[in-house]
Amino acid sequence: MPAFPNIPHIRFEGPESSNPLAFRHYDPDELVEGKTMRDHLRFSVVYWHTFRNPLGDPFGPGTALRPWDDGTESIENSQHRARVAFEFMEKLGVGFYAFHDRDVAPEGPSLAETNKNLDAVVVTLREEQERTGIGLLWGTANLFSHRRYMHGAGTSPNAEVFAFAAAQVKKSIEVTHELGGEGYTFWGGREGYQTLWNTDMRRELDHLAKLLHMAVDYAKEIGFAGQFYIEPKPKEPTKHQYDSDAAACLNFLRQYDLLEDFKLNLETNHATLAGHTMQHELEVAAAAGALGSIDANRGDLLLGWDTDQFPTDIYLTTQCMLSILEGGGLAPGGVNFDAKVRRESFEPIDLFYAHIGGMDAFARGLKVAAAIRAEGRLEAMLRERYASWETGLGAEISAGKHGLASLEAIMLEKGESAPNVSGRQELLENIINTYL
Ligand code: XLS
Ligand code: NI
Ligand code: NI
Repeated sequence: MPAFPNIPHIRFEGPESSNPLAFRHYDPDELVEGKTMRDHLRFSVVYWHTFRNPLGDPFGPGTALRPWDDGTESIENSQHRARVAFEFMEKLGVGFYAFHDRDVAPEGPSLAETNKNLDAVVVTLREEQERTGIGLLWGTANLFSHRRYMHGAGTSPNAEVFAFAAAQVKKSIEVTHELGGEGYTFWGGREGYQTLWNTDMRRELDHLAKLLHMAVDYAKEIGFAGQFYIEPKPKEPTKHQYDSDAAACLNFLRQYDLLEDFKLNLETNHATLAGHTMQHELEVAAAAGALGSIDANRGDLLLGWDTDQFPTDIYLTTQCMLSILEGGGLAPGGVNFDAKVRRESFEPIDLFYAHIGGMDAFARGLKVAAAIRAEGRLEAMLRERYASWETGLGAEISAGKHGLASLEAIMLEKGESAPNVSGRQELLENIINTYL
């Protein structure tokens, strides 16, 4: 019995359509810059929010109606839920999904039993992947929900908790590999601190790096060639997370000799929690050659936590897609909707509306970004702004032909630098608006 009997396959109907169960902008086969939208965007559904989040908040329990879910932790229910997830993704028309080990199968009383539970559901996931052609964008381990991880996983002061986390990561990588996963993500859920009075920061960072090195080594051992990601987030659940933003992650990866094997998985709401824009985080990652994948969502200007809302703001998706196109695209990463419907949007159909809106917003952002690039006005203005570096003195400095003394000699002779030109921010913002 299908879980969504009254919901058709979601199709592209064009901007004029008023059908809420159709795409108005996402046409998977449409070519943009010579590549299909499907391949540019590589949309992915997250298992945790879409199929496991009961939509509770600190003031009340979950409200979600999920009639297919019997609410038990049985293997049968987990396998049935997995089939429903694939029915949903197939109807939606996404190519990928992502999950934590504990999203798909229940934790048992021992590690061995937990692994057995996971294996049983992985069989179903594999069948469903084969049936639908939907692939695993990335896998990950939940190293933050169980009480054993209260002080962290890789950064726990308890060596046996570190060992348990290592075992969990090993199994998660194996399962990701078995399912042909294209990546593996580390989000440091509790890898941070609540107070520095009880924290040896240097030791915790060393340990976290050790865990990541073990993962890289083990992946090589078993032939898992997927991309490793680290996902920055500044706070929540801890007061300070070590992976606080793109720059902090890059510094950590560089310090511990992990930059070769990791890229960044950037999330919009995490960027804003860190006091940055998503555009900033994308540019920081791209400049270091570490732009990997994105967790697409948005926060709320008036709320100071990770609200994980679906992205609908075209200005935001345009910024994202411009940076992504400039950065050479996302593959093997993708646009992963790490987003949840509001507590008040409790019906199954809201899951469709939410994803359709996010996919359309990104499709529009992609088209706008491609149009901006095709016209080339922004690019020309950027080139113009740095023109002094292309010839004469600028080119000489770039080529390493100068030091402080030779530059002093030149400026002593000239007496003053050439006049500046306007930054033209308002004009640039007006130009962007002409495309929207
Ligand atoms: C939480 C994170 C999490 C990761 C996967 O804020 O975004 O969902 O994406 O562990
Ligand atoms: Ni995320
Ligand atoms: Ni988040």
